[in-house]
Amino acid sequence: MAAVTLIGSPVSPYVRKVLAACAVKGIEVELDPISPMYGNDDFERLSPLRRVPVWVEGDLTLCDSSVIVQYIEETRPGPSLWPADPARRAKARWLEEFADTRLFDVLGWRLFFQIALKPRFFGTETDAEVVRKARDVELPMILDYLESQTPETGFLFGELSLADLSVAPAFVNAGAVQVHVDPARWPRVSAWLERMESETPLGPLNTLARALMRTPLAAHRDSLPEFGLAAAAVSLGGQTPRAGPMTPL
Ligand SMILES: N[C@@H](CCC(=O)N[C@@H](CS)C(=O)NCC(=O)O)C(=O)O
Repeated sequence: MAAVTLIGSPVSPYVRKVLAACAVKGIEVELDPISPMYGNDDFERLSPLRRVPVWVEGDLTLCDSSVIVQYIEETRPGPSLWPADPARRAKARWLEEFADTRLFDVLGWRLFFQIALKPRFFGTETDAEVVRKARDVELPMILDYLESQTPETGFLFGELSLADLSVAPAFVNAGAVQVHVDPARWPRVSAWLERMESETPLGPLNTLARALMRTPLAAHRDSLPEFGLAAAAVSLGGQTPRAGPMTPL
């Protein structure tokens, strides 16, 4: 098989989802850790929505984390990323979908992007009402639902699966803007997130993401080897931030 380049910064929960899936399967990738907002014209040719992650393997280019992990599952040996039972597998896929849409909308766009990225990259003000509603109304509803889906021990479907690796990553981005899960109100989710940190390949990737959030973009490539990741020879990073067709500005 051709060597794989994964494009996208591990600050992105979707990139960490794919990197964690690669770790479970024992797949080595070279990483081009760019922010999608700094992607150059070549990046846009590969990723028409200017989104990460992008998987490049020889002539094959794949966009979208769910498409990529499904491809990994179908082409690589190693432990399955999904529960074996079809009903549980379908439920795990639903939680992946819930994470990729509603959960990321609130934790990623309405909290992390609004507070940390929008002012920094685009010089526009944080919308305080969007943040208030996300933190005080929308996130509690999400957490009430997740609490009902989370077991007291182990992972969402017993063994670690793509459901866990899809739902957990964005909580790091929320934490970076001081939004945390209250263990008194959501004890199961809170304890499960701790298990994800200490018992799964997502933990070291989350540590890398937190380190990158404190590091200037230009130095991100140099931070990778310390975390056992190889940097891609060529980077598709540009100099000026650009919004994509779906960036909620
Ligand atoms: N459904 C996509 C979503 C990917 C996505 O939204 N990635 C964010 C980074 S966390 C991105 O590239 N955003 C840039 C933009 O939309 O402008 C997936 O699963 O890969």
